[in-house]
Amino acid sequence: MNLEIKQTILEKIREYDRILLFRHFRPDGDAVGSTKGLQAIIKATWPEKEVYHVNEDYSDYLEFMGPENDPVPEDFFSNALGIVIDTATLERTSSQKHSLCRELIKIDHHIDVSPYGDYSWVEEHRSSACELIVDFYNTFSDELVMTKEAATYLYTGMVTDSGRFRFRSVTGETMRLAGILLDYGIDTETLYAHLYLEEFSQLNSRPMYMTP
Ligand SMILES: [Mn+2]
Repeated sequence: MNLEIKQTILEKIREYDRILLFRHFRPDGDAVGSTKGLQAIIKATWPEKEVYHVNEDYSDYLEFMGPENDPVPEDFFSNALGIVIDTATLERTSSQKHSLCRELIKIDHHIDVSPYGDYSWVEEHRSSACELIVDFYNTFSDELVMTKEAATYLYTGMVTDSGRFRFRSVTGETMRLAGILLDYGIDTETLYAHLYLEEFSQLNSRPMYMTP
């Protein structure tokens, strides 16, 4: 599905030595997982490329997904390819510096009310943006390199955006793609411990009248 745009995106990633990844503000597991996951795949496939995130906010509860990059120098942008993932409109990006990139790609699974970018790949039926990134990897698995680190980021996004695979958006394809990630030996017990710990702390911070 959508092979042509996926091929274009692969060509663009091959072409650029500098790639900057963007996500929406107030990030969730899918926003962090999809950008960090794609970053890890690109770095494993082309170690010489410079790949960074450009974000101006973060979510404390996702601390277990690792730190943000240091700020990227201003002169870095004009020769860079920007990729915005899991973000329906450009206004929602965590940093507006995407406008400084030479070219911009949109990869998303939200309703495409506000198309943007020089190239756009949107599949609204997908349960998560991470599912799209795993599909991208799977389409070009003869060239792209998956790692346990990348698989863990991507699996975290798939799990969180699908309500632990409970939502109707979960398809057979979702589970087949998640299966590819599990083959990389993800520590799912630790992952779920982090996620349930987060739910527990949210529960505890509710107003008194909501507790039994
Ligand atoms: Mn999402």
